[in-house]
Amino acid sequence: AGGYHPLDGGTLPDYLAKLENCASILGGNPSEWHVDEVGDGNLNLVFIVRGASGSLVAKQALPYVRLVGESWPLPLKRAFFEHEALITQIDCVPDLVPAVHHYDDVMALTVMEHLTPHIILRKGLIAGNLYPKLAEQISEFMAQTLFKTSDLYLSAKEKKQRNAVFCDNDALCKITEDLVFTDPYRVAELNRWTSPQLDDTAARFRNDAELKVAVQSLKEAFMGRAEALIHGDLHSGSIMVTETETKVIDPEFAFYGPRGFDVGAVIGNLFLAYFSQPGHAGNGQDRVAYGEWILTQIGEIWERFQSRFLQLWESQGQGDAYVAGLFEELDSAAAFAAYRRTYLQDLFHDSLGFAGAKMIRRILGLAHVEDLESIEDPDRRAACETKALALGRILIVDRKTYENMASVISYARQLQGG
Ligand code: SR1
Ligand code: MG
Repeated sequence: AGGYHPLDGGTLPDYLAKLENCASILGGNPSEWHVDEVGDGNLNLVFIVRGASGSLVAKQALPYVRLVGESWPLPLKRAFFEHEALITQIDCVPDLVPAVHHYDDVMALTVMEHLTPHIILRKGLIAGNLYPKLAEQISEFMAQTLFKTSDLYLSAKEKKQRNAVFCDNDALCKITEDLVFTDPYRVAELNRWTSPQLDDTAARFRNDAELKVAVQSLKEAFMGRAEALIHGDLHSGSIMVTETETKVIDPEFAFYGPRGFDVGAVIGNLFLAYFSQPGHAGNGQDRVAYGEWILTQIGEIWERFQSRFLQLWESQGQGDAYVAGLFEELDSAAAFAAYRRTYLQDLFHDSLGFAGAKMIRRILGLAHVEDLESIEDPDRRAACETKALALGRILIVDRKTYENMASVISYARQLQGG
């Protein structure tokens, strides 16, 4: 008692009953609160608790990786970083993340708003649903959080202090360093792929010097470039949606890293959804048209993100990175505007590279995605995966040759058609 212990359906109501705000949200008698454990992610326990007058979510870290088991220990401290990131995001974009009701450092537990009737975006994409507000809202989330936690907005001192808070999230960073940037390009115990048809591509990637060099440069950028507080795991399983709302969840991988890692996660996972479409065709659904809708979202997300980010920089660029007074003269103001465009172009290339790495890891690495895994026919699935791998490789190796998202999209369309 008093120390960490994993909660369950029996013990969670007693725990919550002692928290005035949570008890009042749930209402009624704690003995009648209904608890479901719904965690389908790779790491944690997630409970939905329903009471007489409301519901909430309790997320508790386990001392190991749930996907693998107790043989892979993982620090409980990740709950601290998740909570820190969540409250930072609440400051930046309160409408785009869940509200926090309670945090317990010892229990590695956060109690938060139950997002309902929201569903996980990945499931919505598999079902073929349209989300008219997704592009606008996810790009707003990224522009605000990636601008307002950086040297473009914060004082140098505050940015360094915030960076220091997240430095100890090294165990979660190491997961990404290994599973995203290393293992898919070597023989590794944890690698797995469902389709033996991919054996040749996997072997080719392991012998592809150009790809290995390019992905290692992305890894070094991930490890060394403390640009902003990134979510760190912004795939379509970390986004919940309705037709009108988008909410970002699960920032336990947060740390100060390169902005393009978040943008790339969103784009790469949408491309995975796109390439999985032929595998979901049938039941009267027009998956070609739906694939086109996904491509439109990718283009729109990048365009909206970059223009919102630039707008924030121009209107609120009060950080110590660039001193506004230096650019007051007309000529240097124009030079600064040109510089900002180059800066965004570099961010575009980073995002493409990270998108490619995120795609490949979900096919050749440990942790896979339902978009592809749920395709039952092995040949159909392998065909989808092979095309996704081909785009992933090009995004990593040739990222700097692309001038805009339209060209990337048209290459993806070509791969899908051929
Ligand atoms: C062992 S954890 C595997 C993956 O799950 C998380 O969502 C991250 O993407 C991590 O790489
Ligand atoms: Mg997660």
